[in-house]
Amino acid sequence: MNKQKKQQDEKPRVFSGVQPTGILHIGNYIGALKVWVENQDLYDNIFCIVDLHAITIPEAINPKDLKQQVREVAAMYLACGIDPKKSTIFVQSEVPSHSELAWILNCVTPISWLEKMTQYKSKSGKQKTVNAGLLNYPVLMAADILLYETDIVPVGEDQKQHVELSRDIARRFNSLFGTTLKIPKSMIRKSGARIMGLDNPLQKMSKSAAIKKNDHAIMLTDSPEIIRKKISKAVTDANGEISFRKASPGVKNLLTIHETFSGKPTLEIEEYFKGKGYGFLKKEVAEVVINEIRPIQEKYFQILNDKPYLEKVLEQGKSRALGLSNIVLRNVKNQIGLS
Ligand code: AQP
Repeated sequence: MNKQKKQQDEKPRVFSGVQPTGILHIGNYIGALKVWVENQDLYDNIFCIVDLHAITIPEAINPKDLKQQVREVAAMYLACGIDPKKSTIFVQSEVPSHSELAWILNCVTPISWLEKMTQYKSKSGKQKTVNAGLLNYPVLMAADILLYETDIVPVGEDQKQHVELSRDIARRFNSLFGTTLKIPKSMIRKSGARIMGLDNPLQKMSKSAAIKKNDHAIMLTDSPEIIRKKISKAVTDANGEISFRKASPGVKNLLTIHETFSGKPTLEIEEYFKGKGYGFLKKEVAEVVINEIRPIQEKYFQILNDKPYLEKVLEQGKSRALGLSNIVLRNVKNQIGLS
């Protein structure tokens, strides 16, 4: 056993992923990627690009673009600081155990559990036809997590309910067929777990909304000029109050973005902005965001153009993911009586 593999196997395991449904925004970065990178040395990390999840709203997918979107997410993982020596990066659809375990888990998951999911209710409400894949999305997510004997799942607030459901599905499988699946826990950051839309601070910042509305989100590939412009248009209020507790949702969102990017304590931030206007707040928020994402953008475009490197990273990740996931899938099939 080589040294790197031994070290990985001794650490608690983390699993998380992002859908390749478009360019990532600062909500994805703060709620997920930044947390992954900050904790990378503590865990054996498995980070997936969940392309099977991306097709749950097929109307939003252009088949000609999907493979490129997968590569863009992989390049963004690496540019944000995910190190392939410490973390496994792979594409979900290249590891068939995900679909296979998802089917088995579908057979032990009551439909009523799925119909209660907040994301299902909100996304299905926007569709003319609601496909079964959208309802079963959290079962596939449970399969993703449970296949790797995951201990911890770092996610943004919006995915917490799905991790809870994965725990319930694992418990139900274990009670029906004997203890087989490890029960995971979610890891959610205290501040910044739910970054809101700049145009509507009552709506979560999301990739799909960003495609429809230009000023909704800061994308990780936006130029400094665009970031300044989008933030200058962010919804605030007429109160003029710059305080984490008393501010309106739009101002609080800007303060939270400042806090998560600057890493400064809330009291220090409030003191700094005391007596200043929203125009000043917006300028400062834009600068902390630009400072942090500029080097990420430089690396991103460099990695995206290095096709052999990206392919090598994904190939190595796939090989490890295939090995690990097959062990759990075999146990599950054995327990349930399948060959
Ligand atoms: N606004 C957000 N604030 C904090 N964290 C967020 N995440 C998403 N939006 C925010 C976290 O990013 C990770 C990857 O998300 P995903 O792409 O797998 O799915 P999502 O949660 O549905 O993200 P989007 O951006 O809203 O995509 P679309 O519009 O395609 O559905 C997750 O950990 C998520 O919690």
